[in-house]
Amino acid sequence: MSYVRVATEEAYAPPEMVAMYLELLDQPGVDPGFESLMGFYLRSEAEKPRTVRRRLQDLGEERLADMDAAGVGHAVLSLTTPGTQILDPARAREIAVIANERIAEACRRRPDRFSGLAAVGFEDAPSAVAELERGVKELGLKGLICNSHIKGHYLDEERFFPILEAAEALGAPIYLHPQTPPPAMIKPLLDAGLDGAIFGFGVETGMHLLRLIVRGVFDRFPGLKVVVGHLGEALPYWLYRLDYMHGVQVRAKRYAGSRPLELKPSEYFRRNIWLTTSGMAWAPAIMFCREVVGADRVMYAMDYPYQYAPEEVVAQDALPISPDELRRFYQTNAVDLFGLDVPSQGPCGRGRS
Ligand code: 1DF
Ligand code: MN
Repeated sequence: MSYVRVATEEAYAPPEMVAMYLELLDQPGVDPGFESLMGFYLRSEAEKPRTVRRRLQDLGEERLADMDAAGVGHAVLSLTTPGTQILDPARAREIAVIANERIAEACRRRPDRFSGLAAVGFEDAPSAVAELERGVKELGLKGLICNSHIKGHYLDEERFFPILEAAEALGAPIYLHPQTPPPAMIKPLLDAGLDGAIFGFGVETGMHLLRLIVRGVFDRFPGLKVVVGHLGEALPYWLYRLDYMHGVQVRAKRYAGSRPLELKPSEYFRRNIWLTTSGMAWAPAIMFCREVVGADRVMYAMDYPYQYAPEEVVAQDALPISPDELRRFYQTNAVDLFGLDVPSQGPCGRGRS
């Protein structure tokens, strides 16, 4: 049985946003997480960040050649973190439109190789709803990218509900992607070099997803679909304890902000949440996640260009799962979730099991 490898967390940065970031980095009082992350990727002269910042801004030949070399047939593109979520509302709207136009153009040019997610400026919810609807209905984008917190705010706040409502109504999955932790959380991570992808990303994003669960977002929007990378930002490993402790504290009425839910925390992982393997090409962890959330909810991602590691494709081709499941992992889970149009014929990015 053959399959097309569909990579689902693939980053793009419009040059216009890179220019804004460089300007922001020069301002006094810049967000420490932003400075740590984008100060490194945009200013360091080391080889890795130089390569990353070139690849990030390309949606053409270099990206396609890298996909070919790694055996990736189709990439779901999204605006790199922190995307619009560090910008003021006017600039956030402007960059969202630029990113959406640019990604949609790449998808029109190579519909066989690219799909994309819409970016929005979250702080202005009415305009975010309009841009999400335009992105999905007019530009053919397949979901919404949310680069975790919005200046220290989380999607369980009512001000963001119109965006969640629109995503649910459109059937558009929200990819909850990491960002460096906000000022209120970053200090003990930053001084040990743990604020970024090594750990801080996962702590902050896992907490964000957990907030959505325990604050009842999935009871309010039962059809909402959330995709989370890095095999669920460690939460699958916690599910037993989350269920147990959540039950205890709700029964004891310990917290005003921790109320009864319609389902156990773990059950939302089998109804509303999908996982990708970005940055976690590690068979024992993938096999564990598949066991606890179900094989139809775990799918492949590369995290290009940040983790462009073709050998990780080789490792995931060798997962100890059936040929049918390997095809779901690489191709059909993503096609079904995002509603992708991935050609099943053609030479690009195919594997055989
Ligand atoms: C890194 C990792 C950077 C991921 C990313 O965007 C990113 C990194 C700035 O390694 O610094 O998306 N990631 O998702 O793991
Ligand atoms: Mn990523």
